[in-house]
Amino acid sequence: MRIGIVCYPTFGGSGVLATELGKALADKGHSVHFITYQQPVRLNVFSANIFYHEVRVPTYPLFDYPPYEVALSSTMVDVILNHDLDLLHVHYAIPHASAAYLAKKIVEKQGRKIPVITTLHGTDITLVGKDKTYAPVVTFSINESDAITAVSDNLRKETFNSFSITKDIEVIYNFVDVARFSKKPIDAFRRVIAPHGEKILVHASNFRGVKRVQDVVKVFAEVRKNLPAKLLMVGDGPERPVMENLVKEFKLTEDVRFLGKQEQIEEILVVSDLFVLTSDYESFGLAALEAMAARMPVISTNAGGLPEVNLHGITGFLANVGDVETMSTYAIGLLQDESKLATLKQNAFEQAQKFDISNIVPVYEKLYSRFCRMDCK
Ligand code: GMT
Repeated sequence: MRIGIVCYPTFGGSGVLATELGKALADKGHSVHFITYQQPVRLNVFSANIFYHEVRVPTYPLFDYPPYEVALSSTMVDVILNHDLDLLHVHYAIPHASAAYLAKKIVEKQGRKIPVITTLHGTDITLVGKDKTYAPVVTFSINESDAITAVSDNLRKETFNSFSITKDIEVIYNFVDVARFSKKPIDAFRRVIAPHGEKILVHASNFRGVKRVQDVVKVFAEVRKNLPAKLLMVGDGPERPVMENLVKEFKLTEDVRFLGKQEQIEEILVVSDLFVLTSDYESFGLAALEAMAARMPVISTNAGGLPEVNLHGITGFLANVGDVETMSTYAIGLLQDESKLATLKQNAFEQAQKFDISNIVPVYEKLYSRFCRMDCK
């Protein structure tokens, strides 16, 4: 098949998932055309089946807001026609689903049909999409998609609750390439981070408000009172200065490292012991799944789709949003009990295997084949 993938090229989960999906489809022999405003961060491999089309947004003094969506639709039209695409798969509704609708209508005038599949990822529905400014367009463009998928059952329900959706939404869970994340840990690397055998806790995100990253630091502060430990903060974003101040206030600068954005996150995860995710909401929590594939149990909130991924008492523990005390108690109890930690590490790995790329990519292929023209393979 010739598949167009539209996504955010940044470190966000939706872009990561879309890029990994495109790479996997290319490995299976499909031609994959990424249409984005910059090279996706995880698109770090060469493949004869992968093509990258940059959306350029020309500026003009009149434009206070350069019309990105118009440029995106026009690029989609160009790629659909010049590369004879079989379908467009857009990740994150805003503005990708509405831009795809426009492109679809334009090529239709030229006698060309292009199915559009929209995958909802979370904040496109729960935070941004719900905003009255966007909601009418989001509702319309979701309904106009030929197929709609959501990355968890919770997100599917949230979408039906928040918008007047007239079509079914299929749940296709996020996935992880377990083989990539279950590497052998490099002991020397672990010794650099935790020279005295301290336990290593990790958080990875874009440090936005929804992640409640201050709670990660608060949980760590409690853990640190009870045992020797280090915290690695992977990523970057608006809440970083607030957290750095909190780390100073708690006198934890020696024990907390801000690593910034990391492409090879698996190297960090495999030497660590516990992943902490304190979000207000997560449609799924791809970062937690990647940690589980690296044999890390997860302490998380029970918000959104997290309970579908992190199983309470089995792969980690869940607590209410903001309940730092309970999350700390679980973390301390687990890190002080080697045998329990080993069991949960193994359970986390086994749970991650259920979401392995080899199980989920064929589900997308099956979905595509329902909309594909007769002649596509
Ligand atoms: O979490 C973010 O802020 C990034 C965001 C995105 O759209 O890139 O992530 C969302 O999509 C991921 C992939 O499907 C999910 O794993 C995340 O849970 C979801 N984030 C939220 O719902 C807050």
